[in-house]
Amino acid sequence: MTDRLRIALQKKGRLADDSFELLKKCGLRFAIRGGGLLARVKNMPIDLLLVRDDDIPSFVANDAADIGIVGENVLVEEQLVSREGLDAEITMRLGFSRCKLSLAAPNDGDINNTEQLNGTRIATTYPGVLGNFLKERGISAKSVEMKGAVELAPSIGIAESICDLVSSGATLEANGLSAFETILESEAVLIQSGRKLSADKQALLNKLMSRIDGVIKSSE
Ligand code: PRT
Ligand code: ZN
Repeated sequence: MTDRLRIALQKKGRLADDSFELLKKCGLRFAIRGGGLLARVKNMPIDLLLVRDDDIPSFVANDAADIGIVGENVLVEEQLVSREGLDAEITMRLGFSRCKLSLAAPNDGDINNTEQLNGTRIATTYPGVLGNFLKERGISAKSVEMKGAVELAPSIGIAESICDLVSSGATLEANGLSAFETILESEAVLIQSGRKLSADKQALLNKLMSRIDGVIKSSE
């Protein structure tokens, strides 16, 4: 690892632009270009590692990055599905990309509460969080893992309900589904492993976090 602070960020997607904007508001000067994996911050000893959001917790845990910005939903999922445990924890809540991981079922169907999930199939891209929730609630249901388009699962007959992220609720509505339970509330978070940083990097991180705090407070 170099002596430049390395921050893992989503390259493209719902978190990316707000993450870049937050760092720019903190005074970091950088340009994101097409295919690059690393972007160099011009005015501070910081590099940005641009990756898929799902990889951010393990990159932070495995020392490929010092810190990362990721959805809490992804952090919790990766912690639950990682067999040997994941050394990545929340250092700071960032207040953007707020959403809920919710259970939802067809408006015109039989399921409208969690107990009714017993003996049914639930489609999700979050098998870890869903499995943990079902276990805690003592519900025996089959989780059907999908990579996307979860909201189509009931209409194509592969599951009776879904467990998916919801923000405005428009996607559920467009697919004739209603949410009946929230299993996780999420927002973007700054994450870090338990490893100790060098004194220089820690001083830089402290400065960055106090600027982030200022940006968040000024936008409230
Ligand atoms: O390519 P990469 O793996 O990096 O990205 P991705 O496709 O896995 O994730 P992306 O960019 O879609 O989302 C990144 C993060 O944004 C998520 O992990 C959440 O932390 C956060 N976020 C906030 C959301 C939403 N809101 C959201 N609404 N992520 C996804 N959605 C989807 C949801 O899955 C559903 O399909 O949007 C649809 C519902 O939106 P509404 O507004 O219709 O309710
Ligand atoms: Zn992803």
